[in-house]
Amino acid sequence: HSVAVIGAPFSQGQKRKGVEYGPAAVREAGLMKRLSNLGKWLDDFGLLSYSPTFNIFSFMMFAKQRASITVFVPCSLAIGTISGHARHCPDLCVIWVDAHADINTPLTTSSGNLHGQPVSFLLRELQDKVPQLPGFSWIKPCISSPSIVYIGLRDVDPPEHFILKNYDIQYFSMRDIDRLGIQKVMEQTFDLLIGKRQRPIHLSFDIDAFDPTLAPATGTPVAGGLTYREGMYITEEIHNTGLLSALDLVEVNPQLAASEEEAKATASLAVDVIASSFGQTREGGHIVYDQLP
Ligand code: DIR
Ligand code: MN
Ligand code: MN
Repeated sequence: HSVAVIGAPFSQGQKRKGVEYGPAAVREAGLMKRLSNLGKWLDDFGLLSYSPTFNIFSFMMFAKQRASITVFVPCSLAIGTISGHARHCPDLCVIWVDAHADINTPLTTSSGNLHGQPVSFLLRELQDKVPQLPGFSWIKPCISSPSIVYIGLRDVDPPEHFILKNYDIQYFSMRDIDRLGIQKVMEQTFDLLIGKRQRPIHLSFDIDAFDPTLAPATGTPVAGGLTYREGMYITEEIHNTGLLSALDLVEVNPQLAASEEEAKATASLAVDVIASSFGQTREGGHIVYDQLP
């Protein structure tokens, strides 16, 4: 099947410059080649020249008519990607892989950064807590709290923790991964989201879910993150459900790397996450062979 690829160079939503160079860096790290090696038809939208959240929303609606999607952006844009995706697939569920819960409301945020808030705009249950902001009136909350599961949390603000507990939102923190192991975590994630019925999955993958030793080039690194193997296991399992419908890969910021090597390592990790989500496996495969030469 085909995969539409959209790069959204955009840095609003947070104060650290450079995340707008992330999409280009991920492409330079060989994304398109890796996806086509997997036998995917690519629908390449290139890098959007102007990509505020509303534009992403429109783009998602358009691209979703044709394919699975991958978008790489700062995470505030999830407001646009998930809203656009939900227009086509109202029944979707969300797997949010991140060190952060990104669920502050405009009234609880202490940083003022929109990238710490996107989930609050999307959850139906939270709408009486989210004030109407100018320019945001097009956003219609489109997911219910039982339809999202977090993986990898380890830097959650007190009001965010209150929200997670109060609205009974399911999450697997790094502590839970230590306790259960990544295999059980994925099993339970799927039980929660697709155990009763099959639904399209929207995967939002913040590169800062990984340990900063693996993904140093990002805006808000937090110690104690996912290993490479845990990251690959998460994405392999999501691919294996056959239900992945859209993927956001967010927060790669080459300008925050201490060296060229760090920037490259982070971008190529992002390529691995995307390729693995769309079917690359560690055990290998043989789509081009039906017999030996
Ligand atoms: C923090 C950090 N909770 C905030 N959030 C980040 O700004 O609300 N999200 N870095 O990715
Ligand atoms: Mn995030
Ligand atoms: Mn994050």
